[in-house]
Amino acid sequence: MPQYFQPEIETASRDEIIRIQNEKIVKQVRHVYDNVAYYRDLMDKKGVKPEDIKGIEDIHKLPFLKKDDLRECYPYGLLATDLKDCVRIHSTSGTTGKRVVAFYTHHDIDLWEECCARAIVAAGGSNEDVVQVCYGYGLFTGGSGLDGGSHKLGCLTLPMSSGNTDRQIQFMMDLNATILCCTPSYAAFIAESLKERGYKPEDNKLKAGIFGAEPWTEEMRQQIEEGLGIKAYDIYGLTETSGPGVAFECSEQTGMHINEDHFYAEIIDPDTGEVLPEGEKGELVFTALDKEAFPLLRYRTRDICVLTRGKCSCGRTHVKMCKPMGRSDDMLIIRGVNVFPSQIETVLLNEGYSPNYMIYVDRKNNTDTLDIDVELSPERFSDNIADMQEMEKKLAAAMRTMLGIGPKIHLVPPKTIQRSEGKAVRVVDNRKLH
Ligand code: DLL
Repeated sequence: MPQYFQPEIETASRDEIIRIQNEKIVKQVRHVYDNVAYYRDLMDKKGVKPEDIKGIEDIHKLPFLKKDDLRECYPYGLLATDLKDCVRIHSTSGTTGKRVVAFYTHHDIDLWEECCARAIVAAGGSNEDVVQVCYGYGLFTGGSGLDGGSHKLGCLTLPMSSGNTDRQIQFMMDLNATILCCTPSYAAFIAESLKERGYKPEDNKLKAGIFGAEPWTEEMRQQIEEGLGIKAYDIYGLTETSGPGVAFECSEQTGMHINEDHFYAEIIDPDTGEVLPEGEKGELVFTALDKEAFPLLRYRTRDICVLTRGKCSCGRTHVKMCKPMGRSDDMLIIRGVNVFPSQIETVLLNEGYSPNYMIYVDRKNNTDTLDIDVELSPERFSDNIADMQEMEKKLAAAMRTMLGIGPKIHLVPPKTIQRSEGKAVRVVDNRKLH
């Protein structure tokens, strides 16, 4: 069984990694400067020229990119190649209905799939495995990313996509799936569903799971491992940097190795932008060192994290990131979908409701729940229960269109939501994920 997908690079010496990064960053900055007017302007404003970047130690001279920049540049403003060289897009939800759209060339897809193949091998996978991918396929990166990695490694890939748990279980059992890829909450739900149908953990052939796209705790890991009789591995990534596989866990399960030959990671103080030393907690920033179509430089992820560079028993030398410890913005991840409270507010206002609302997020039976209390104006308030239920249904449908997931709406009488005298607290997240 292979220990690594690409042993030379995954176990390269520190000097070798820095040599590769030095070479790639110089080329990448030139590529971006020459092809992306928006970033060229940011560099010019900061007084930095491509010649100033002689190696990776100069990266701090470059300006940051934020999610707002991506929105401003929607859809083509950060594209660094001809559109005819792109073969795919993926996308993530965003506020005001504008999504982040990421572009990929053949080379970018190849690189991304390589990263995912590394993750599958690190979870004990080889071409003898049957990999059941139940991350969503489509615009979301989870399905395509793990599918591509599994394919590259030569595994038998079951492209299930998410949902339809009966069918997931039938294929898992009949086709002897050995590796499960999905969100941790869906993994826990599958475990529970197996139990309800009378299966014991030893009845399935699964040996490992590769779970990510949302925060999950060590307690949840233990519960999934016991429920499915597997070892559960974490995987991290974001649409802006390609998707899953930017970092992945190895057998040591003490953090995720970042694929440093493709992504350079920094930790910064989210308030000042100052780069923090190794081991300190701050916001994770990524630079894509060799992506062609959508090569973001110094992209602020908003994920709060710590990087460590200790020796790892798996033999990999790449730096490790801890599980993300929270976010420096207000983004919620609910059932794997990124949700900003401002999106909810936009729908309410569009539908003629007041901006008095409360968002409650919880996790029940391992599934995230989203409930929204919405205050009615006296004019809209009605004693007729059927009318109220109809309004709730209509609002829930509008929310589903904007967010990609359906909340439970509770219309409440006028003046029942507490007014705030300072910063309004509109979100109560009871999941205790961090
Ligand atoms: O969630 C990509 C992905 C798919 C990762 C499948 C892993 C598995 P986005 O939808 O753009 O991309 O969301 C990215 O999700 O900034 C984190 O806040 C969060 N996130 C991703 N992986 C993890 C993880 C995909 N393992 C955002 N633990 C990121 C905690 C995660 N949070």
